Amino acid sequence: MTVLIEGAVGWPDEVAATYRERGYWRGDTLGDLLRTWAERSGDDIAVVDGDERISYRDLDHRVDVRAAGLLDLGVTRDDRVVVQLPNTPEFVVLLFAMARIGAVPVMALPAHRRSEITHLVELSGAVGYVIPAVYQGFDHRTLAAELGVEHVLVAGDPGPYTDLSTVVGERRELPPVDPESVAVLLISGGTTGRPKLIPRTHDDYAYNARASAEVCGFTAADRYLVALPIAHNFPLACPGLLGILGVGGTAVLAPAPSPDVAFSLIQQEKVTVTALVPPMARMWVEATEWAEEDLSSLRLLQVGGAKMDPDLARAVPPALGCAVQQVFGMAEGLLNYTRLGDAPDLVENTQGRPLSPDDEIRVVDPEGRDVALGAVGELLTRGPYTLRGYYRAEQYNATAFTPDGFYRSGDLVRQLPSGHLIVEGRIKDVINRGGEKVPAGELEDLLLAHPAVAQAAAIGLPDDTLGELVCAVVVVAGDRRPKLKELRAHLADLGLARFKQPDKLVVVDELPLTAVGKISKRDLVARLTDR
Ligand code: OOB
Repeated sequence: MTVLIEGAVGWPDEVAATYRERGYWRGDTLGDLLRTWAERSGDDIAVVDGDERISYRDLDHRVDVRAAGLLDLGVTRDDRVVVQLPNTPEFVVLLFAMARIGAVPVMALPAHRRSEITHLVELSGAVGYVIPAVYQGFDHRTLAAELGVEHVLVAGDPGPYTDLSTVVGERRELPPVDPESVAVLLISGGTTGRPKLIPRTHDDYAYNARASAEVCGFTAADRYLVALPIAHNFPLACPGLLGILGVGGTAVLAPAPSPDVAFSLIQQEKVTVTALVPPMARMWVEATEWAEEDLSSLRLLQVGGAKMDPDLARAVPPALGCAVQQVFGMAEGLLNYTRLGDAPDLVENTQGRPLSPDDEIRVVDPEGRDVALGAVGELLTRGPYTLRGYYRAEQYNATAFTPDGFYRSGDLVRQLPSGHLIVEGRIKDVINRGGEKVPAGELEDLLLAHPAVAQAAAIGLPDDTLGELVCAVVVVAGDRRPKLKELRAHLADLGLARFKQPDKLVVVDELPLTAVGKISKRDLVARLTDR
C-alpha cells in the first residue's frame, strides 16, 4: 500500500506500480512542477490579479520565500493548515509554498463559517488557519479567535495575528517531499453527516490537471478565468489553475463569477476559457442580451457541478460565441468530460465520459450487481486519481468503498455504448444547490438544536434557477411554529455557511417513514412537488 500520510488510505502497491508504468504518476510534486514551469516560461505571465501581473519566474520566487517563511514559523512536512482565501495571488503562492515543504492545505471555501471551520480544524488536526482579514463583510479574525490553532496568518490587516505578507524567509534548499504524499485535502460534499476530507496526492493531482488540460486542448496561448471559488476542485485542477500553469498559459483571477465582474475581465484580458456551475452559465447567457463587452476571445465554457439542461447547453455557443463542455466531476477524483470533438447530441445530452483510460467504471443495482449497459444504477469508480479512502474516516470508509477499492459515488447514472454517462439522480443524502453541496444530515443536526424543532428532514426541491433549493421539513416541538427567518438566524448563530441554510420551510404533523422506519425523503419530495 502506498503511504500518503498517517490517517489516509493509499493504493495497493501493484496498482500504484501500474499507474507509474503507464505514465500517469510521474514522481513530481506540485512544488517541483512549478519549478519546471518557471524554467520553461520564465517571463511569461502566470497569474493576473487586477493590475498585478505575476510572471512564472516571479511566482516561483515568491513561493520559495513563502516556503522558507513557513518553515521558519515552524510549519513543516505533513502539517495541516486550513486555508480559506478567495481568488487571490496569496492563495496561489501559498498552495505551492506548502507543496514545497510537504505541508497540507485543507481547502475551505470562503463561504464557510464557524460550524464548518471548527469541524475542519478538528478533523484535520490543523496547526494553522490562513484567512483574509474581512471578506464579503465577514471578519475572519473573530472566527480565528475561537479556534485555538497555533498559527493564524492574515492576508490584510492582521489584528492580533500574523501578517501573511511577513511570512517570508531566505530562499534555501528545502528537504525533499514525497510525490506520493498528500498535496491537498479537499472537502467532500459528504454522503452522510459532516463533510469528509479527501486526500489528493501530488502524483494523482498533477495527473488530474495535466490530463484535463489535454482534453480541453489547453495551450500556452490560453488564458483561463478563475471564476468559481478557487478552493473548489473544478477551478483548481479540472484543468483550472494547475492545468493552465502546466501548459504555460495565464490564470486570470476573478473576484466573483457574475457577468458584471467576469465579462469585463474577459474583454480586458482576452480570456479564452473558464468553468462555471449551471446557474451561473445561465446568467451569462442571459447577460449577453444587454452586455456590451467583447467576449470574442472565449473559445470554451466548461459547465459542471450540477446537471445542465440540454437547452442551456444549446444556448451557450450562439450566445457566448464559444464551445460548451459538460463536466461531471467529484472532489473524490473521477472526472467525466464531453470531448471537444463530440457530436452536439453528446455535448448537449450527456455529462461526458471518463478522463483516463484507466478510470474503471461500474454501474450497479442496490445489491451491488452490474446492471445491463444503458440501465440506471449507482456509479462506482476506481482509478489513478480517485481516492481509496477519506482522511481519518476508517469506519465511514468501510461502507463508502467496496472491499476491492471502488468508491461508491452515490450518483445514479446510465452509460451509453460510447462510454458517455448521463446522470439520472442520486442515492446520497446531499442537496445540490446550484453546484454547492449541502449534506442533509449536517443541516438536520443543527435544525434539531432549535427548541421549536422536534424532528427535521432536509430535502432538495426542484428549482428553475438553482436546480434544487434547500427545504427544511420540520415537526414542531410545543405549540409555536418557528418561522423560516428564525431558523436561518438560528443556523447562522451556530455558524453554518449561508448557502446551506434552508430556502424554504415546511411544517408537517409527522414525517413519512420507509418500511424500515427511516424518514422517507422520496415521499416527502413527491408530496411537496405534487408528484
Ligand atoms: C464537483 O465536485 P463536488 O465534489 O463538489 O461534487 C460532486 C458531485 C457528484 O458526485 C455529483 O453528484 C454532482 O456533484 N455533480 C454533477 C455534475 N457534476 C457534479 N451532477 C450532475 N451533472 C454534473 N455535470 O461538483 C466537480 C468537481 C470537479 C469538476 C466539476 C465538478
